[in-house]
Amino acid sequence: MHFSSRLTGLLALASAVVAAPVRQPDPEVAAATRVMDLKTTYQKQILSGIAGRQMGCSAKNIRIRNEWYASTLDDEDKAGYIAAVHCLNSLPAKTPLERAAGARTRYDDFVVAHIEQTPLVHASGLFLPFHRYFVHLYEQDLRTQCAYTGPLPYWDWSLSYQDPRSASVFDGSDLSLGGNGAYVPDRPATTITLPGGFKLTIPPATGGGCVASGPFTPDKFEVRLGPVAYAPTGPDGGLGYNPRCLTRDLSPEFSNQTRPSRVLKLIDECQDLACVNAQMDMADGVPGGIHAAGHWQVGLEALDIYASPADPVFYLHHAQIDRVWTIWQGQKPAERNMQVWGTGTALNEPPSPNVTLDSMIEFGILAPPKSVRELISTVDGELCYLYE
Ligand SMILES: *[C@@H]1O[C@H](CO)[C@@H](O)[C@H](O)[C@H]1NC(C)=O
Ligand SMILES: *[C@@H]1O[C@H](CO)[C@@H](O)[C@H](O)[C@H]1NC(C)=O
Ligand SMILES: [Cu+2]
Repeated sequence: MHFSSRLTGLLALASAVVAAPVRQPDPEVAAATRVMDLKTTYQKQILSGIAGRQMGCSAKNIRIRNEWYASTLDDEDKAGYIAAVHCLNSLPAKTPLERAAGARTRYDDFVVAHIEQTPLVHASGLFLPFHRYFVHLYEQDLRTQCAYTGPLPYWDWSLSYQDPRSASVFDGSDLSLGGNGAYVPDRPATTITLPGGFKLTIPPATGGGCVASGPFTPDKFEVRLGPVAYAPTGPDGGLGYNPRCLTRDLSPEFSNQTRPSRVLKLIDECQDLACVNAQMDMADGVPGGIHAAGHWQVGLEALDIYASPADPVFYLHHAQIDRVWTIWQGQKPAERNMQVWGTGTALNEPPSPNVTLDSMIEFGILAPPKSVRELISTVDGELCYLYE
């Protein structure tokens, strides 16, 4: 009796399943799920690698980095992070005025160092390790100069690939990095000039003006350095004093290039760093890719390959770039923590020697040079962190 009624129920269920319209699974949902699996593989690899350690980076002192809206980054952490960014932007600069007349605060020191190093550390073999340490140095200052105690946040743009205006990091609340720029109708496209003179035209999107809501509106935050990559450029090649508001132009067209399947393609299909770097800056053979499109979907300040750290979201974007790299490394750590690629100049212009593990990377006023070898692992040297 019981048995047969259960059986009838099951049969009814089975026919319902058969009768249901055939739904195509969303390939982006499937890709996001697969990325989560690969992330778990990476996390296990890092944690097993440090498990027995008594010294250096160990299970006791490793820091977890969280997505901006992850439940582990609570309101107190977000408020503390935003306050620490404002704090950095109120401390005096260490850059001498002769070196950069526009550098007025400690926050600006980072923008100057990035402007200075840009021709060496983009579209080159130094790109990934430079930005890994650059984000780390910023984190160190947030902690040591501005008493930040929470996790370092990242912005996983693959979660909001359909529209960056839906990302919590841009929701415009007090606990965001500010909203979109105010909409400016009939704006012209922005032409950006990359190192080596390569030009790209970025069409206007949904904003275009000053950030209109949240903690980085014109009354609370000022950009002083740049622009370098687009007109009208700031004085002294962008190192002069050029006070203005923070502008953004959030673009659902470019966020589409940071969709989960593009992240998966890099992590799952790339077998070497040539492929990883190509996926960062190219999408199907044309300029784009997850690194470039992360900048382009924010727009304006963030488009400026030199001065983009002027937008505080730069650090969350680059933490996510670092996260993708380290998840890729974590799939085959023995070989991928030894690999180098490329030369030490953007698009090898001017031509420079191949990068090796002993190639040195400069950080300007921020820190002494570091070798690629010192930055290739997130747990074996000075660095000690794990991404959620
Ligand atoms: C996103 O890109 C994919 C692949 O090029 C394309 O099929 C899709 O239509 C794009 N989506 C939007 C909203 O532009
Ligand atoms: C530099 O790297 C390229 C690509 O891997 C290689 O073909 C070339 O031989 C290398 N040059 C030197 C001097 O090692
Ligand atoms: Cu950069």
